[in-house]
Amino acid sequence: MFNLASKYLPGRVVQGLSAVYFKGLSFYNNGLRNSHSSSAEYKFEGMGVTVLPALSDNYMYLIVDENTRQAAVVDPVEPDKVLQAVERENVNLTKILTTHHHWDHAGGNQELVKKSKNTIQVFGGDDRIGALTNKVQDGDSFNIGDTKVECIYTPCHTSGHICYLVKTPCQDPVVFTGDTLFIAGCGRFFEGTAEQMCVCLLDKLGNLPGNTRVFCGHEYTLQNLKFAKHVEPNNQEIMKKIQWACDKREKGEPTVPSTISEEKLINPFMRVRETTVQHHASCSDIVETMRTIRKEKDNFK
Ligand code: GBP
Ligand code: ZN
Repeated sequence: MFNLASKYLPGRVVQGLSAVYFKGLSFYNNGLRNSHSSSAEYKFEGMGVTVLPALSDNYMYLIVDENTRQAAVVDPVEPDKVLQAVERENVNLTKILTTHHHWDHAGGNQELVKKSKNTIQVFGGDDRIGALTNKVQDGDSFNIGDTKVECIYTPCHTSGHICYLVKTPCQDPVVFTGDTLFIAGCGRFFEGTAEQMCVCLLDKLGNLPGNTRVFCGHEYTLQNLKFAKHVEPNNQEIMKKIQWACDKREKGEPTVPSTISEEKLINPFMRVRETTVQHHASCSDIVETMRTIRKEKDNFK
């Protein structure tokens, strides 16, 4: 039988890492077993996150405030899938949180606004976002029912990219990172510089509490880990995460979320201060290391 671990960890047998992150977790089979993932519902205290796979490797997320049943959706590129989840969970969808203007994130906004029975507010940091009603900047905040959302401006992948940090009183924070921070990777620098990505990953996202859960915009985890292993072949945390991610992907399950602490152990772009990563890049400067490994990943197969 085809085994993913044999592709990503040739010649190695590594024990799986099973981390218990959640209060409750359930999976829906989305009918078709394609190469993307099943939906998954994560219940935290006071707030729920439903992972909705879209297109070939995008993720949309339905955020539900449990007290009020108010809901928001992150990057709803497939509006019908979102509306089905809204029905199934019997929630009141009132907000769209857009991470950036690329069509595979913002391309469903207009249709979702049109098809919803509620008035929908559309948040985002870029005038190129369809149906935008609430332009936000760094530090802005708003609520989904009793759940607080803070905007973190993270320009580089695009010049108007926003990450959304969601906080409830008694549980770990959650951050939706779009195409800025992926599990074990980061977005391409389409409209920004290595300096900017250093600010995003090291100063902004890197300073969130370690237990902050990271929900990103694409299922790129295994490809990213392959590059991470190329950068740091002796990093055992990367090896363990590859085995864990292969197990998840073989079951058709998403690899989100990770945590900020975990990213600091495995993500080469969050590890540009480490001598191992700088040595790989033949650089002694953080920004230069970021620029060099991003360029290398742009052409990595
Ligand atoms: C893969 O599938 O192998 N590594 C990917 C390649 C985000 S989507 C696809 C790719 O380049 N993806 C983009 C990215 O930043 N990847 C990180 C990486 O390769 O390390 N997109 O859809 C992309 O942003 C897009 C849409 C880009 C509109 C430009 C426009 Br205009
Ligand atoms: Zn993008």
